[in-house]
Amino acid sequence: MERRLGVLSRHLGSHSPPMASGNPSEMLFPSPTAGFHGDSVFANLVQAPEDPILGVTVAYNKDPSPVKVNLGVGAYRTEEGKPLVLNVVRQAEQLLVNDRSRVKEYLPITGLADFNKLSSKLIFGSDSPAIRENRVTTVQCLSGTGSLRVGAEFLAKHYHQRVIYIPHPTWGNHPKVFTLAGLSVKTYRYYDPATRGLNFQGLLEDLGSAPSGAIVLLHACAHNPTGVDPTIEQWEQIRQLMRSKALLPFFDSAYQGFASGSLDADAQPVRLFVADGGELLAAQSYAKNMGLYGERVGALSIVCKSADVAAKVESQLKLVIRPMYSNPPIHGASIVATILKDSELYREWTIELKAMADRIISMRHQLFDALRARGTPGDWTHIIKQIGMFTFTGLNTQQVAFMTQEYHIYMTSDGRISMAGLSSRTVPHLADAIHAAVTRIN
Ligand code: PGU
Repeated sequence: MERRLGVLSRHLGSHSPPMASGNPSEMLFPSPTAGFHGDSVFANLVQAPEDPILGVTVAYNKDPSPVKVNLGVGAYRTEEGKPLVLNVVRQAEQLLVNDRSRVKEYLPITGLADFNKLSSKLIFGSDSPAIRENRVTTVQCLSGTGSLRVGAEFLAKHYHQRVIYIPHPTWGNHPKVFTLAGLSVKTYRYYDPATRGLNFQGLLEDLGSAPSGAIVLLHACAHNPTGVDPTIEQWEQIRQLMRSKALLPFFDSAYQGFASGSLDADAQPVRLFVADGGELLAAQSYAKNMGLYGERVGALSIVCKSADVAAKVESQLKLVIRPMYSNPPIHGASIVATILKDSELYREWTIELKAMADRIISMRHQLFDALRARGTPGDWTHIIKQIGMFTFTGLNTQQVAFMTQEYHIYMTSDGRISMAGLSSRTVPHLADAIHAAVTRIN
């Protein structure tokens, strides 16, 4: 051993600082903590908390109770409480597997070309003038989160304003994504706890006093976590205000089809902004509306004033993407492209999507009726008024903790419940839990 270390130390000799003593092992391990005999070089790290949303599933998985219900993560479940792979997705996968001409080569940095074209048509409309005029650049990214991150990195590098306004409240990952990309995050008023509706006046005031050119994050539909969206007339006012102040819209579209059950209706706010000829960004996710959560399929589109600018923007997006993950994965995007380009598969998809949206709406009615039947104190009409995957119940942190402890119901601490995780079987249990929470805990 001594001899081998001696050989090694002579080998390293020319690159090493002069030895303090003649002992070769001292030279190899100059500090008592630097080598494998000492503590870990990461020993001083503190334990990070679990993610506020994904951590709910971690806690749920550890609970042995047979009555436990996970209403934390926004992921669709069937009436039987099982994750759902859409029939149309299974069909598309079968077609892909059977096609022997398909290979596993790298995709281009910007992803699958067909997927990009079809994704922009899905959100902007197949007759969108911006697409016809080649003013849109679309790049395949890692689901909604990846699309937001690529968009944010691009803006931090190339846009003159570094401030992004996000609604309060919003999806918990938004501030982290934007801050880490180098943008400075501010909030605008969005939700009024008193009415459990939109604080439209507050929104207009805050956007009205934002600096000219600021970026504004808008949930395209089915706002997370509140389930509260502006009406189309309110969207039009927001558009006028934003355009008059040259605020740059960045739409996050994670729930297209989940709000109303119609893909076109849910894209109306985005299309309103495209129709005026102005510029914007849009991040799309296929996690929820195609149930492709773990496949990580999404797209970032940037609508520009001219085809010339769009081409330059795309060239710069490639420089953002290449050092991050080089190019995106092929499988999920191929599933989406297969469905979107085949009129029959597309039609089947819209039917399955509507069925998911309808089941969620039915859960809203069942929960509302169950609370009314129990005479639970409070006005619970917001359960049926709010839209999309979530109900923002108004339950406070203590009430949520009580429901988890006593009833094994898992949800985010802000009182958000994923209606998609409920079923006719679990509604009575949830209603019992809510009733107990509001009557016993203030
Ligand atoms: N934007 C919004 C508004 C979202 O709600 C979500 C997912 C995303 C983007 C990102 O979705 P991708 O999976 O990256 O496409 N929010 C869900 C899922 C869990 C999570 O936090 O990622 C939620 O429960 O809020």
